[in-house]
Amino acid sequence: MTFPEPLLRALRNARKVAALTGAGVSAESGVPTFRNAQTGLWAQFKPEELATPGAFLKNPRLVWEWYEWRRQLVQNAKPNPAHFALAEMENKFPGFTLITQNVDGLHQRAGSRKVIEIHGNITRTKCFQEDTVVTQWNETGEVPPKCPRCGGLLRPDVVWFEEALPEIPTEAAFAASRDCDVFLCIGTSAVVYPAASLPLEALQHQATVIEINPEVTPLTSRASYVLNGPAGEILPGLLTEVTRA
Ligand code: BV8
Repeated sequence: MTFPEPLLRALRNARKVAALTGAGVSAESGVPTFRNAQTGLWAQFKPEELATPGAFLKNPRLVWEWYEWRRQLVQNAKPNPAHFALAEMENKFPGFTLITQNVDGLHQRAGSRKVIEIHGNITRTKCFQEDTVVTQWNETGEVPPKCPRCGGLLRPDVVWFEEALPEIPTEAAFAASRDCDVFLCIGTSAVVYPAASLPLEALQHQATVIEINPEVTPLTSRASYVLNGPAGEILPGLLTEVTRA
């Protein structure tokens, strides 16, 4: 893919670059996206029906097992060229901030050192009652397992729909979006808030917003540039062009 010269110039001259990733960045690692997350056993559910506190309280076993299935899938997945290119950008682009909606931890496994996880991380578990992370518990065969401290139900340490995002990461994400010169919006359907307002904040603060996605999203018509294709192909090429001497 060739990149518009003004886009390359904007990245070369940027003081600060921010990137927001969604499930599309992990798609080429074989991790299903939200829009087609449900395969096989889970086909009859919509993620929005499983990823809520109400769904968990109504059927804790079902929701816990869905996350167990996703955890296994993620543990067997490998970072793809999109993750590696973003890890490289952390070294090459000045003031680079990576914000992710993904809970799969693949950015960290690809070498990104500073990752703002605004929706939590599926590999961490917390107590539903105390809202604190739990690293070990007695496997009694109960599903979900119980908190060793208070006996409450354990749950994945992710942000469900209708739950507030973690304050500190969210504040950092908004600050980076407001302060950057270039904002890369990669592999997200840009429909879930408040994450979807991050590229809009960047636009409002005169940043150049570049969307990378094979499909059209509600952001497409507002973006400064749209690179239509898979992140695993576009990001490595973009990094090469920007850093070419
Ligand atoms: C909140 C973690 C308030 C869990 C996720 C009514 C009632 C209540 C709330 C609301 C409401 N209406 C709106 C809301 C707000 C709601 C919301 O936005 N709902 C949507 C559905 C309208 N938001 C919330 O509830 C948030 N909390 O508002 O709290 C509050 C405040 C104070 C006190 C109490 C409460 C919480 C939202 C977070 C939910 N958690 N994930 C888990 O993973 O299980 S959301 C989940 O879906 C993702 O994290 C992501 O954020 C979101 C969208 O997913 P994407 O990452 O974009 O993936 P998707 O599949 O959608 O798209 C993939 C894209 O990739 C596509 O565009 C595709 O074309 C592209 N692609 C595919 N292949 C590739 C590719 N791109 C590049 N390369 C490829 N190869």
